[in-house]
Amino acid sequence: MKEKLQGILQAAKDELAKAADSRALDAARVQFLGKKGELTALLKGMKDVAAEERPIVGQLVNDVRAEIETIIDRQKELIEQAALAHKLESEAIDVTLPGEDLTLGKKHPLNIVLDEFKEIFLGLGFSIAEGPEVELDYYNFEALNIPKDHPARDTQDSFYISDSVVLRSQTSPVQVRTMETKKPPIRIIAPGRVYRSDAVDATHSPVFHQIEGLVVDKNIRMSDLKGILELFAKKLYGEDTVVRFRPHHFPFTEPSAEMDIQCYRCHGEGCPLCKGEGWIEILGCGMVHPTVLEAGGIDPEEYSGYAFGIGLERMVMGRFKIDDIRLFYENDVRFLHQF
Ligand code: 2NL
Repeated sequence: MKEKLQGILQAAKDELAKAADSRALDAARVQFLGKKGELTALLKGMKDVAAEERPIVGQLVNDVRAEIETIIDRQKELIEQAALAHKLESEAIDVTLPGEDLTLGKKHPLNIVLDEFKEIFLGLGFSIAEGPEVELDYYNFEALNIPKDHPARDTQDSFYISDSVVLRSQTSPVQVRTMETKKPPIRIIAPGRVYRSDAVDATHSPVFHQIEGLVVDKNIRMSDLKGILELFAKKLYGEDTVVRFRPHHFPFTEPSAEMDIQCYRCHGEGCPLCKGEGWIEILGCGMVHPTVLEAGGIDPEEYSGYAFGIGLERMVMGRFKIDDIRLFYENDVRFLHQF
């Protein structure tokens, strides 16, 4: 009996030492300690043991059982430790490896200046208006007092979709639509994409951006226009900026003017930036033509207004010394990273 017990203990030690995972361990537990296991089978032979020896043998069986259980627990711990070590090793991260090179985007130069522009006019109480790029001929031309035979309506200048539909050649139609739907006082800027049928070169693109402004209220005068635009020029180009207004002609304003700023590179001396002029043309402007107010459903006897229009690309090219308009649309990162 004693020898059999020693035999079972030794067999259990050998078997358990081989158990490499928890499944093999469970199998060994069943084999030695289970209801149909070897130790239980041995206990069934107790009836053959002399009565006085039974307590001693029973004690021995319990000792062997306890020892096997201890070995199982220890082996279980070893298996768990090995599994953890394996998991830690396979999930190890080398924190000394160089990080991934993240490429950060940058704001497009057109948006840098457009955002500054919006900030200035929002601060002056203007709101931002938007409208369709595919526009009725009526809003793009007719309502703006551009008659049927005006050169701006020539197919060479604008893209016609049909007789009555055109790709907008300015953002003024947004302002006409605003006059139709809102009562004065009106103070808006209308930035957006516009289209002209021009051949592409360093200073021309068939798609570019314009920002227009419109103010309509009672008693709006030319001096209001000059004040706001001079203030805008100083905020965008610096407080020491000098401006001048020259008479001009637009069909939709009367009187009309162009605003120049004194060249910020040579301060009026004449240089390549201002082409020797000493002045740089910035925008067109004027008092809204009574006919245009009427087209917008506003009584020119009661209200007056001013409007202005700026080409965004030209403004940004002067500001950042960009000499080719095509650079704006190619999105070459070597260009974009310079601003
Ligand atoms: C320029 C000149 C200008 C306007 C745009 C305008 C709009 C309405 C009524 C009257 Cl709804 N005028 N817009 C006025 C004067 C000039 O743009 O040289 N743009 C690049």
